Amino acid sequence: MFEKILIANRGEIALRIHRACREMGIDTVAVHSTADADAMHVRLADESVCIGPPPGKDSYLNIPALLSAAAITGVDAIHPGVGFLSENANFADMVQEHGFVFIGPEPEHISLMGDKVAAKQAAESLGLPVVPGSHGAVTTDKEAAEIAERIGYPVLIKAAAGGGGRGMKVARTQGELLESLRLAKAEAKAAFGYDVVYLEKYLGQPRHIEVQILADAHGNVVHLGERDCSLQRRHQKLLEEAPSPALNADQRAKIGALVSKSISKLGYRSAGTIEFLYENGEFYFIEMNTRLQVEHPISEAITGVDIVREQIRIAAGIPLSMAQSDIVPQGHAIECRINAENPETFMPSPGTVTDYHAPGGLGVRVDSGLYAGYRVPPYYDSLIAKLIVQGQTRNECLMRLRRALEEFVIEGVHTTIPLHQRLIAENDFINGNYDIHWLEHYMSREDEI
Ligand code: MV4
Repeated sequence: MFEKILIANRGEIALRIHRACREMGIDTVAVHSTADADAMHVRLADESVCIGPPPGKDSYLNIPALLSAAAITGVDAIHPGVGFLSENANFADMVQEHGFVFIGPEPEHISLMGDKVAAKQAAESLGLPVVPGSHGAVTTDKEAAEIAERIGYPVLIKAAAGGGGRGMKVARTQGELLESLRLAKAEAKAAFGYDVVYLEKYLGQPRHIEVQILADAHGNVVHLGERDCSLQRRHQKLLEEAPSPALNADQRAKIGALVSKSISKLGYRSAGTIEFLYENGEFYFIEMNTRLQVEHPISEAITGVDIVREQIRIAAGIPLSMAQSDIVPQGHAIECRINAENPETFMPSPGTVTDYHAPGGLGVRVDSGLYAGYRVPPYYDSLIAKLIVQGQTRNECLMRLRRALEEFVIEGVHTTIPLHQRLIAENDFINGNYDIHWLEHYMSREDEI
């Protein structure tokens, strides 16, 4: 096993990874920008290295600085966390070239899933259901028109280099198609320097359901069930739950088994997430995330599996500590992402946290580096805390979540806590009756009141 790991990230996720390391007897090296010198992940780590000025590109995305920090502290491995360099195949490659273990998949799998056209083709050949559309890139107007005619309008034009919702255009009629195609290509070129696009049938009211997997270097694969991440705004998730209120046990077992089989065929190694759209009882693969995800704790809550611990063990070549039959999801879990934002406008709200009290009690977990006196810097993602609540039933989970949100005190910055309190009181949410567009409709309804 590794003796020392460098955590190439910040905030609550750096803390989360630190915690797994300490419980495994592994020393940690924190890295930080000059804006994060007082952060909790730096305070708790065994060693820390300042890697540059505040902007992400000069610090947490600065590959030479990270590799130098790893070399001078003599770590065995590097954990990239989420965001930043976690899905950068070049970084994974360079980490290995410099003699460190990258705690994640092989660079080839990161590259494959980073190209959305290649990822979809791979998914299809592995036997996963995909959205009807062009099989690969669309090059000519004529080809696009023929495909759209065959699959039927509305269609969605997606950028191969996109993902996470960037570079998509809906065409509702043939009249709109060619103009949307030109726009999509121009936007893709400007945003990614790569104008390859593909076409899909547009699904109007899907849910976003993703399956968590763990795969070791010995051919063992398990899935930890699904998460429902439909409650989002502008591709930013607000709240996630596991299991999905939309699935029954049969559908759950079927999609889990199908995903495990596909991941096994792919020869993938590490933690990963397969994302689907789900509409009218059917799953459609959209993307695979080749990294740890922000919402991983809800899968941990219902399965009891420490995903980061397994990810580290896998990278060290150790077999999974459990078989699929050992994983028996229990009860229900919900995560609220608490952002330092105005809960109405979603404008970032950096500043000093003047008072802090985290909720506790049975079934309550808080992943956060906050403390009274901490200054939330303005340079990074506004996620400051995750509240993860578990109950034996969805209803118990909701009652507990309401109680925990009431207890949570974060003063000095605006947070999304009041928004979560309103959302979980809505009948549609209580009934599990929401899709990926629900929140945007809800917020615009509010504007009219
Ligand atoms: C779609 C779709 C509807 N139809 N594909 C957005 C992010 C990217 N990962 C895929 N996305 C979508 N693909 C078809 N054929 C709607 C979305 C989408 C979405 C998906 C998941 C979570 C939130 C979303 C918000 C808007 C649109």
